[in-house]
Amino acid sequence: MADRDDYRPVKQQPLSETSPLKGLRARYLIAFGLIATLSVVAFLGLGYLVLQSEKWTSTLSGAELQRMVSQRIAKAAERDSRGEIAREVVVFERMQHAIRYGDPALGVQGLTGSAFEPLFIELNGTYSELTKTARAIAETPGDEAVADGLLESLREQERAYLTGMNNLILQIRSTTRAEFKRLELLHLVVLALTLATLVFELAFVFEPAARRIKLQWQKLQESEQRFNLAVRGSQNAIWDWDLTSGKFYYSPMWAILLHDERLLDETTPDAWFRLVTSNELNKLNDQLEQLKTGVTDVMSTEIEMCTPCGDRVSVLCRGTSVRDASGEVVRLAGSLADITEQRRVREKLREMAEQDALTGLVNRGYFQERIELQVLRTRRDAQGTYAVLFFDFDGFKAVNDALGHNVGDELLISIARRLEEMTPTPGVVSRLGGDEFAVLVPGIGPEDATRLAGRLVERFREPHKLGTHEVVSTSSIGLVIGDQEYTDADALLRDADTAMYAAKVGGKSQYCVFDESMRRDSMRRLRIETGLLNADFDKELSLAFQPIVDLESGARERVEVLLRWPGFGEEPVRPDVFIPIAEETGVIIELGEWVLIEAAKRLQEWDARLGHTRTSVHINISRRQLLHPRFVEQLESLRTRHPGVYERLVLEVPEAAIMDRRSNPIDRLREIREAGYKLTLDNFGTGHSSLSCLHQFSLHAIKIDRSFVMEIEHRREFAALYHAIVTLSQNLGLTTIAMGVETRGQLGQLQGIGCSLGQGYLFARPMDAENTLRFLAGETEMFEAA
Ligand code: G
Ligand code: G
Ligand code: MN
Repeated sequence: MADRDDYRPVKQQPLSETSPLKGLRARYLIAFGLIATLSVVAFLGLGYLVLQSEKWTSTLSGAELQRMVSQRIAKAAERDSRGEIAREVVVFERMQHAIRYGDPALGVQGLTGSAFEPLFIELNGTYSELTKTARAIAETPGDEAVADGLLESLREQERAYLTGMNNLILQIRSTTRAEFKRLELLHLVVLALTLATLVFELAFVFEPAARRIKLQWQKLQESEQRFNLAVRGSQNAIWDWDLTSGKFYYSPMWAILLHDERLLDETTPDAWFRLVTSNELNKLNDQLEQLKTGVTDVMSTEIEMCTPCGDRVSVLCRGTSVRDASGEVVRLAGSLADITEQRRVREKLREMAEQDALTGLVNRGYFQERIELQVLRTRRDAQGTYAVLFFDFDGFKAVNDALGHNVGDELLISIARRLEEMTPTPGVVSRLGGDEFAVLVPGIGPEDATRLAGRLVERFREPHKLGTHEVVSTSSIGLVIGDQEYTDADALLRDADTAMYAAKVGGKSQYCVFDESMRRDSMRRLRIETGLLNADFDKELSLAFQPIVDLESGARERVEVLLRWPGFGEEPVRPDVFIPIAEETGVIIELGEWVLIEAAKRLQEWDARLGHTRTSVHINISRRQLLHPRFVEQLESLRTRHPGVYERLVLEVPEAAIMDRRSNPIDRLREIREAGYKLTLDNFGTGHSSLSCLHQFSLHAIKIDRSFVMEIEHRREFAALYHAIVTLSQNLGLTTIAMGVETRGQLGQLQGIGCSLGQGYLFARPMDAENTLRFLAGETEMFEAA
């Protein structure tokens, strides 16, 4: 996956826009209307049916019929139609019976047992008379005239019956109407109750439910929106696996993450699994299995995936499980985050932490770890020796200075390649820093290791081709054979360094195997180092003093202070041994200050005891001391504490410190002069200084090295050289001090040359303060020591 710019935000998924309530209210209203109409129709219909099927209806119509029949009997009698009367009477009698007892054939129900029966029974008398009269008329022979009396009685009886019947019908009618009214009222109450129920349901059930659903839905919508935003914001691909149905959901981000649109149409996790690299699939399946079986509730693992076009994508796969009420895992869901870039950076950081950027070799830290491991392994297994080679390349600085840093870099790279090519596997080559390289070769014995070192020395005698340049950079190699004695990497590297140094001092382009004497030396060095670091100066160190005398007059007005350290018993440690060590460890800064203060105190004491202030004290200053930022401060504080003597403190600085062009000590020397101190160049002639440039250093004197004096007695050219040095120096206004004067012959020559001051065993050896005072006071012979 080359670039990540194709990460556009995923298009927003449409939310479920329709409210779950939409349509529900309308449907409810329709249902409500339907129920209402139905109940109205039902109740009205029912009321009608009740009326229709009402038991009085048939009886009533029977009674009405009977009424008509009675009228028809009366009319037939009027017309004197006896046959008709006889037929009507039959009907009349049957009807009478039907009204009382009911007659299914006529569809009449009958009044028996009802409230109207007594009323009907009252009619019975009239009815009997009516029928008796009607029959009498009907039985009158055909040719005889019907008696008027009979007709008259029939009319009367018929009227009486009709009245009774009318009465009965009215009674029934009013009764049924009242009943109908009651029913109607009941219907209305029921209808009202139904409507009330519906309204109640709408107001107290449907509306609150609807409101609650609406609220829930809004919340759901919000959280869905939030979820969508989160999904888009996190740029994560989301998955959701319903274990019951087996359905697997891929969010749109999958398509972007894995460059595969088709994933979105998939419904099983197989499409995912197919894109996981084979050696990672087991890991993923294990984790998913743990979720499924409920061993864990969350998972998080980094897996490598492969897009259909073959690009590698590293993803952080997270997941969690969802359980149902019974605790069964029913669903897994999670996300994939693209961590390809993160992983690359992480890898790069790891490499950077272990690698040297220029050569690609492992760096010091990692190399030390490897040695540490080897040390452990060898201590467990007595057989396994190994070799550590430490390299220094000659002339690297010269290449840098002459050809530039780019060529210098190329040289380092070329050296690195040679080392890799020459180192047998499973060796480790490291650039420790600068032009320091080292090699660790496990499982190698002393003979093979020395042979390898020899071959390497030879190989590095061949020139490197760097662009248009050919450069030779021979190597000095220190070799250590690692055995069970070694317990840490530092010791090994230190010993290899020591051996390398020996090879370098011994003439370069060679190797040197670290041996017991070097071990002893380095042990001693270590003891000196720690001894100095822990030393209580006042108790352990002392000062010796060696006089410097005037060669002309023999005046005794100067001494050089020389530091003495008894060290650890046996023999005192010589200053030319411990001073360089003190310089390296930095103790010299404190130590030098202590010497300055002690010397000043001593001079003050001598002034008092000698009764004059002509004495000068020369104090040796080391290079590191001179260049230290606090040095001038030290001198200034000394001046305030010992105002009477500081002018007579002469600082002897080594030639090498003054001639060091890189640190440019000219300003520093000027500051010292301004602070009121005198400066002397020590051991002139051992370094590279030329007299011609000495004037710029504002010196007071030069001390000509001992090696010159040793020769002047025997070799004329040295005498001439010495003469030239003295004359030139004096011309430059410098006082000359001859060092190492041991014989009277030397003294005579120096006097002849005109050298002003001298120091040496001829006059006095370094001695303690008391003897020095006696010497300065002229109480001891000058040439005793010689
Ligand atoms: O005494 P002699 O062998 O002791 O001196 C050895 C070397 O130690 C001399 O070159 C001298 O310059 C150096 N030396 C002696 N004392 C001191 C001192 O106090 N400071 C420094 N920096 N060098 C000293
Ligand atoms: O510079 P330095 O500071 O190096 O000079 C002092 C050193 O010279 C001391 O170590 C001291 O012991 C040594 N020294 C002084 N006079 C003589 C001498 O006449 N002969 C020899 N061989 N060494 C001397
Ligand atoms: Mn000195």
